Amino acid sequence: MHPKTISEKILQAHLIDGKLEKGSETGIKIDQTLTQDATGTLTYLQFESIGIDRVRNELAVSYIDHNTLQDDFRNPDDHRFLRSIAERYGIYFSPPGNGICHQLHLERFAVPGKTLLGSDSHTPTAGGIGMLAIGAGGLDIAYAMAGEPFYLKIPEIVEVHLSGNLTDFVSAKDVILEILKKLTVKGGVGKILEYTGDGIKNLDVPDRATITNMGTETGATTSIFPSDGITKKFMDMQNRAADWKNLNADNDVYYDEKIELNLSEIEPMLALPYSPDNVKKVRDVQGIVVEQVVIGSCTNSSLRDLKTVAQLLKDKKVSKDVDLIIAPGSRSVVEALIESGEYSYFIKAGARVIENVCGPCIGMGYAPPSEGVSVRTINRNFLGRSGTKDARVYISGPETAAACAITGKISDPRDIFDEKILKCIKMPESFPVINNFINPLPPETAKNITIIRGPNIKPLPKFEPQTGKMHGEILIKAGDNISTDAIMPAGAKILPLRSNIQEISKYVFCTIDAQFYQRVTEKKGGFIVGGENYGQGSSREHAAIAPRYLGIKAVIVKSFARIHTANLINFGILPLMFENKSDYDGLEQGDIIEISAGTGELENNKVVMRNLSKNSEINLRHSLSMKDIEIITSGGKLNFIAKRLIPNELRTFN
Ligand code: MIC
Ligand code: SF4
Repeated sequence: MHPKTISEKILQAHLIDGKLEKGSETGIKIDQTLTQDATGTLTYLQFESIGIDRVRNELAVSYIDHNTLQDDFRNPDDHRFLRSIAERYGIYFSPPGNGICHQLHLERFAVPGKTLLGSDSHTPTAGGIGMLAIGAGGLDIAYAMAGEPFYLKIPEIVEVHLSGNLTDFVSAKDVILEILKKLTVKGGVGKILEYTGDGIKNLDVPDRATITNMGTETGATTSIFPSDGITKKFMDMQNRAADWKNLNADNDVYYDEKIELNLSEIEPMLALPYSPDNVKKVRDVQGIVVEQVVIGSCTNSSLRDLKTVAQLLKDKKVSKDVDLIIAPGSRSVVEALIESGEYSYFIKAGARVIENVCGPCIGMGYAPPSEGVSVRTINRNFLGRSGTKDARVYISGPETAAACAITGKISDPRDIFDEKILKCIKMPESFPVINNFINPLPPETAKNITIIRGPNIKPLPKFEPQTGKMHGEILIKAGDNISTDAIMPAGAKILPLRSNIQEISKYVFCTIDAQFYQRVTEKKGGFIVGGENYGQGSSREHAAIAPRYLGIKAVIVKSFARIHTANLINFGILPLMFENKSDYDGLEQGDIIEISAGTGELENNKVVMRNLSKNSEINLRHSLSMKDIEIITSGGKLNFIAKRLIPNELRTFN
């Protein structure tokens, strides 16, 4: 047996179908699943349509954390629907106010060596504890809850070797920002980032989780740390020592690539608008006037982070020109801060401490003012995501954010705070474990639960296959790194429509092309053209299902992000790539094109696009497996499975 990486060990132990060979399509067993409310409603509508009686994986959790505004009936109706689904099918339910899914999962459920699939792209947060945690579209989670394998192409494994120790006022966020600077938002596509080296000993689990959380922004399939004594201590604090196990890569193991990072050399970093990889040293951009600071999100809302901020704010005042908003990660984090007295440091300094939710991170309120600068400890600063299109959002760590809140300018924390403060940051011996989860009901009781649907929860649309000869117009020609936030925005206006595909589809591309909806409806569908890394970011399958609902037949780009490709396939949209990337240049919005994509052409990977407006021909290719082709030619995964389903008995489809 050749020596193995941590990822290979976990993949091997969960292998159900296929081989553990780079690039080969493999089915793995999923132990745990998580959903959040914004992707959850669709996931559970799909789960219901599978028609089984109870979840079949080890543990399934449904969190409410994204939209808790409840500004009319639609949002609380979604919550009620999700609660009744959880009770009916044997799922743990985390009600609003409990905390952010990734923070809570790390605290309460994540286990080293197990697999987790989540309908949220930041599911890799649990990699900080040594779990193989992957984000995916809701339909894939629905099948994992039905006990089906999750199919993925075995990624390359990159060693990220850490040495040294972080210096004062530099923390995990600065590490991942440094990595993003090196890798960019597409450098991790098709890869797992696996952390090694002595530097790991200087990072506790929340630090590691910040790093694996934001590994998502590199496009990586996931990121993972070993499970060691530090992991044990964290799990001990959570009263979960029994779940701990030691997990390390073997000696002399082979990695596909190596990145070296000396923690001692890292400085406070910041990502500038409008991309998480637009990274600079804080020193190089200091002085810019800041009007809002947001501390929180699944990247930086742990007890470690908020204790640090509390100590930095102690006996100080937030600048009168700054609105400081703090969203803690979980109820237990809040309770620990109350017990230590540190919560009051926020209040006295003038911060607004809000509910334990995603909130501002996904534009659910707390939008910055027009053209305002907002410094946030979040992970994404795409155009318009904050709710204010012309706001300029900078991403930083908690130390830099606290410095900016006090000075009202982008400031290096090393210039603002005295190092003596750092000695005051002390973690408690035990974490106040507050379990406000609703546990699964026993199967016999669960059977009698009625699922409660409000008027905004609409049935799933049904789709016909749309391969063969396809004819239509290029409705938009987008550039590189188009995020799923750009395809299907979120925010307070649009998020309540996540369980209503007809309504939400009116907002496709609305932040980057206000006329798109009108055009696509007039033309009755057509094609999307894009550049590199199309569909990066969020796992929201609405970025596939809504375009499909509007009649989009194929998306033709230079390259795709992983989760979005899977979502396009699941909803029967053809993901095609230019054989010769420069052919992108010759296309224009409004060109009429014809694509021959019958089963034969797809199986031979020879798809030709004729540009009738320019009288030219372009060769396209795809990265679809035979199964993917069958899914697409069936009109999507639900049709594909329905064709083959033995009632109430799922099996592996390959
Ligand atoms: C995000 O951070 O973009 C989200 C909101 O958490 C998404 C999920 C969603 O769109 O509901 C994600 O990261 O997958
Ligand atoms: Fe929530 Fe933001 Fe994390 Fe997404 S990135 S899960 S919106 S906190």
